[in-house]
Order: sequence, then C-alpha cells, then structure tokens
Amino acid sequence: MTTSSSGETYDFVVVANRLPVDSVSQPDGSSGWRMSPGGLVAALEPLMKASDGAWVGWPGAPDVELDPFEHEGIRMVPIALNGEEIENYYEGFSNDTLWPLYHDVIAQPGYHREWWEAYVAVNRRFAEAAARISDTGATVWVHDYQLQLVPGMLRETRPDLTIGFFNHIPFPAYGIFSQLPWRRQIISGLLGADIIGFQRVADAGNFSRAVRRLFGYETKGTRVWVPVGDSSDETTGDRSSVRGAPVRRVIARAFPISIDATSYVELAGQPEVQARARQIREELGNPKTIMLGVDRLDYTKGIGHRLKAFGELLAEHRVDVEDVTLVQVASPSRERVASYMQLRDEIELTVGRINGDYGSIGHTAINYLHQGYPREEMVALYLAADIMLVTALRDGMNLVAKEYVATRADLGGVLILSEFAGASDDLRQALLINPHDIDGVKDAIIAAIDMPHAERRRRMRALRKRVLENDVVKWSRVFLDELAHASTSHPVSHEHPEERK
Ligand code: GDG
Repeated sequence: MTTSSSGETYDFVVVANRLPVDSVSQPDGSSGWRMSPGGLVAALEPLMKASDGAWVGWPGAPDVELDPFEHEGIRMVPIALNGEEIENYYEGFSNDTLWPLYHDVIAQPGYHREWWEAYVAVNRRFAEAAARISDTGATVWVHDYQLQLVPGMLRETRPDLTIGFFNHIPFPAYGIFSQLPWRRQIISGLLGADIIGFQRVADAGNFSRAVRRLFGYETKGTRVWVPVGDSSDETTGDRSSVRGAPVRRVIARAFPISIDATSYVELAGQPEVQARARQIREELGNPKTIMLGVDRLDYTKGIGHRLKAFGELLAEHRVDVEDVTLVQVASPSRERVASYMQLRDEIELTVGRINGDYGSIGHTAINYLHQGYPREEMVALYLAADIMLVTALRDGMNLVAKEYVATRADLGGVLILSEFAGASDDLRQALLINPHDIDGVKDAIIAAIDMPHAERRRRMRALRKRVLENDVVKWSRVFLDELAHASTSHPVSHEHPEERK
C-alpha cells in the first residue's frame, strides 16, 4: 500500500461485483463482517495478504455507504448501490439479460435500455474506484459478467495498468451473443484487458469470433490485435484494423477454474463430518442408493430434467422408492427475479407430484431442501451420497462436481456429469450425459446404481487426480503469471499481426 495526497493506493486490486465478506450481527447487537466462503476468496486470500492488495466490491445490501475497511488482512473498498441500481444493474441487466443470454437463452433475456444505462453507470463507478486506488503500473483483476465494461473504462483512464478479466460463466456463440443490442460495447469493454480468461476453450473461441464479426480485428489462436485508441470506442463502425497502425495484443484463452481442494479433503477427513454422513444415511432410512443434487435454484442447473428422469424411473419400476432416494439441495437464489420465482414454483410442484405418486410412509422419493447449509453439512452430504447428479443445461464450470470428487478419498461414489458443464472438459471419467436426453440420463442413473465396485474406484481415482492436481490456487497462479508476462512482453507495436512470426 502507498499513501499519497490522493489517498491509499495498491499494487494488486481485485474488482468483483461482491466484496468477499457478509455482514453478520454480533451477539451484543452490533454488526461485523465474516469472510464469505467460496473458491475465489480461498484462491486470492493468501495472495491479497502477501501483496497488500485491495478488493473493490458491493457489500451486498442497498444504500450501504462505507469507508474502506480492513478485514482479515484484506483492504475492502465498498461500492454503494441504491435500490434502483440493484434492480436495474444487478437483478435486471446482469441477472435477467446477460445471465440467460450467456447460458444459451435457456430463459428469455429482457432487453431494456434503462437496465443497460444502469449497467454502464455502475461499471463506471467500479472502474473509477479501481483507478483511484491503483498504484502506477498496478495489476487489476476484474471478475465476471456484471463488470464487462470495467477493463475498457480503466484502460482509457489508466493505460499504465495491467488489466486481467475472468468470465465465470459461459460466453455464447455469436448467433446468440449478437442478439444483444449493446454487443459492440461489451466486446470493446472486454478488449480493454490484457488477458481475458474463460472457463472453456469453446468460450474463448466464441469471444474471438465475436471480435472478428463485430470489429474485424485480426485474431490468431488465443491472440487478438486491437488497434490502439480503439479499445473502448463504442461508436466507430470501422470493421478493419489498419496496416501499420499501432496495435495492442490481447490474449483470450481458457483458464478452467477449480476449488480449494485441500480444504475439502481436510473437511471430509474430520471424524465429526464422517459421523454426520453416517447419520444422514440413517435418517434417510439406510437406502441402498442415495442420489444427491446440490445447486443454487437456477434454471441453468437442469434440476427439472433430473427430477423428470428420476420420476420416470420410479414410474417404470426400474428403481424402487425403498431402495433409492434423491436429496436435492436447492439453495435460494435471486428470489426477486420473476423467472426464478416461476422456476421455484415449477420445481416444487414436480417434487410434490413425484413424492405424492411414488412415496410411501417412511420412504420419500425426493428430500427437497430449499435452504443453504454450512460447508461441513455439504461435505457430509457429499460423503453420504452414492451418486452425485450434475445435470446443468449450461454451466461455466460447476464447482459442485469438483467438490464431490475432492471429498471422496474413499474412492466411493459415482459422478453423473452434464457435458454442458465446463467441468466435463476435465472430468472425463464421470458418467457424461446430455441432460436433454432424458432416456440417456435414466440409463446413466441405472449404470451408476449397478456400477461394480472396482469400476467406481477406478473412475473416482482418475477424477480425484485431476481435481487435486488442478486446484484454485494453481488456477489463480497460472492466470496471474500469464498476466505478468503479458504486461512485460507486448508493448504497443506498429507491426501488423501478419508480419509477426
Ligand atoms: C458460477 C458459475 C462456476 C451451493 N449451495 C450451498 C453452497 N453452495 C456452493 C457450492 C459451490 C458453489 O456454491 C456453487 O458453485 P457452482 O460452480 O456450482 O455454480 P454457480 O454458483 O452458478 O457459480 C459456475 C462458478 O461461478 C465459479 O467460476 O463454476 O459455472 O455459474 O461451491 O458448494 N455452499 C454452502 N451451502 C449451500 O447451501 N456452504
């Protein structure tokens, strides 16, 4: 940290929609902060402490105007949002325009100009805060779809900065992305970064195609050459880069995110957590097979598809409610967005029907839990589950799949994994499914129930190797190393990409 007349500045600044802390009430009635659990915090915490970094983000409640503060060695720089901004920037443009659009329009995106205007204004507030607190030549790492304009805005005011961006959700094919009325502004905003990270190779490819189609810039492999001075020009219609004009090189490539694997292994090894897992099995009546789903209640997660598959298996007597039970944790999410309210009604209707049609006294087909749980309880559930069902229709990565694998040091359990989740690129030893193919999902469930012990162990051993070798600490190190390299290896050049070897 450096202190000057303009205030404190930092060498390493993370910018994300949310600060990594939740407000908690203390027993004495006062309020304090608690680090929010999550992979990103786990990955960046040691780094933030070591490099004396700052984190810019929204504290999570409306109209909270706070001065920067320190929590567990991390400098927090809060950005205030009022109720209208939360409605338009966060619930509107972020969660009801970009989220469905980027997840292949599973739900219809809303396109509203006032949402877009709020998105621009709030992105500007984040960018200004980041610019204000960044040292000369600092590294700024911007996260996720809520803040795609920040790299461009920062580049304009602070060309000295090294800027990274990571997109946690998919980036759609151009045919879908091109629906967005503000598609050029979004691409311009992202191109302000030196490195743009995606979950999958396919996402990075979709982005590069959008750059070519909308701006005509040269791209080759993971590299994009952006004419200097054009990176945040939202109005130009020029579709070609001019030979001999100065260019900046931007890298757009996949950096698949992972989990804090060690902490899951440790939790799963605790005797109390293992005892709780046994207790869960007993409380469920010691069925032969426990299946588990853990998701935010979100339409991208394919919860309805997995319920349908299980319901049909029960109806066809391919499984019996006395032998097989499904525990579905659906943690509350975005409860003020209309499409999420509707989804909740649909899921709960389906659960009620299946339980009513196939349950018996003492045996419930689906244990549906619309609640959030502490991490210990989640790990106990992972340990208790014979089959983990991840049936996402589209998912950037899906950390739940990796968490399940990390906890299963006993090499028990079978992972059924959607090929539409980024995790499937890496976790090839899972039973991979297309969630739209209900018969295929049903067959995978039966194959998992019947899978011989030796095959379970063989698959789980291979899956664990992948997750333990590629944890979230490695992910952030690889990203930041590449970012450091990008900032030293590509000064603005007058060479045309075709002349580069
Ligand atoms: C986005 C992308 C990408 C869930 N319920 C509880 C709980 N969780 C935890 C899980 C997991 C996390 O929340 C969910 O992560 P996912 O990756 O599954 O999904 P998104 O929330 O949609 O995350 C996704 C991710 O960003 C990272 O880049 O993988 O594709 O959509 O860690 O365990 N945790 C606790 N109680 C709950 O009730 N403690």
